[in-house]
Amino acid sequence: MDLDKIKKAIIDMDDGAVKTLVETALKEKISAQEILQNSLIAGMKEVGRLFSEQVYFVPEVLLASEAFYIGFNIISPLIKPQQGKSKAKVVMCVIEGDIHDIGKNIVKVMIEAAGYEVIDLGRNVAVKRIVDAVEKEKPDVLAMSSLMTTTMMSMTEVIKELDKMGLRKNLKIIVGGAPLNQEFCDQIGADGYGCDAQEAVQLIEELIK
Ligand code: B12
Repeated sequence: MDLDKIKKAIIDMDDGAVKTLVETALKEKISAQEILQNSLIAGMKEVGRLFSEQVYFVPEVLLASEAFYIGFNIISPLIKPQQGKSKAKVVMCVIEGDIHDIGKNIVKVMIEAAGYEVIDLGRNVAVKRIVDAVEKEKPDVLAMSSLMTTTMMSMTEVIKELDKMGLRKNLKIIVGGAPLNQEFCDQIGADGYGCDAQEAVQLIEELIK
């Protein structure tokens, strides 16, 4: 099956077509990973482009996101967490003020598939809740996501607070999301920046070895 059809169904905000096409692709033995990369993520990237060019507005983006999740919820259980002992513990979240969670959820599935335990705090998570979770769970890695220039500065507050409380000794902090880059990562004193889910996994592998 041509995966562009699923991509197009997301852009067309067509939930029904996304469901049928994803199921057909799986029956044809196309892997869940390939469907995720080449149709679902590709579809959302195009939606982002249409939004920035003001062809789409918030309602269309919302409907396209719902269509994305129809497909994502079918394939994500198939990208199975590795069995056995977890390689390390990761606490994940989308920062306060930000409800964009598509990217975070993709990163989460890929991190779990690579054999890590993920504690997902969800989206729009207050600084204090993140710091409390680090104190309680003692993760090896804190992974923060932000999709907006207006919210990404909260990451600085989290890092300052963790420093202040002496909680960074055995903790690596990684950050990501469309408006971020390596420069921002260095500026706020995080340990690593990744531009997609594959890089997120590579970063964790490198940082905790
Ligand atoms: C979908 C979307 C929405 C959906 C979100 C649905 C959902 N459940 O997530 C809805 C319609 C709800 C929405 C709402 C809004 N949105 Co919006 N949205 C988008 C859009 C089009 C796509 C985002 C997306 O899902 N991309 C696809 C995924 C796969 O990519 P990703 O998120 O970047 O994630 C990848 C990487 O970044 C990376 N990654 C992500 N997180 C992490 C974390 C770590 C640790 C690592 C290593 C890597 C990593 O890996 C991911 C997988 O490859 C973007 C445009 C864009 N270009 O990003 C605008 C965008 C983010 N939205 C924007 C805005 C302004 C809004 C609203 C304020 C609009 C409004 N007027 O109401 C609200 C904000 C609500 C809020 N408080 O958060 C702006 C933000 C501008 C800014 N200030 O920076 C953008 C950039 C659009 C634009 N060009 O103006 N939005």
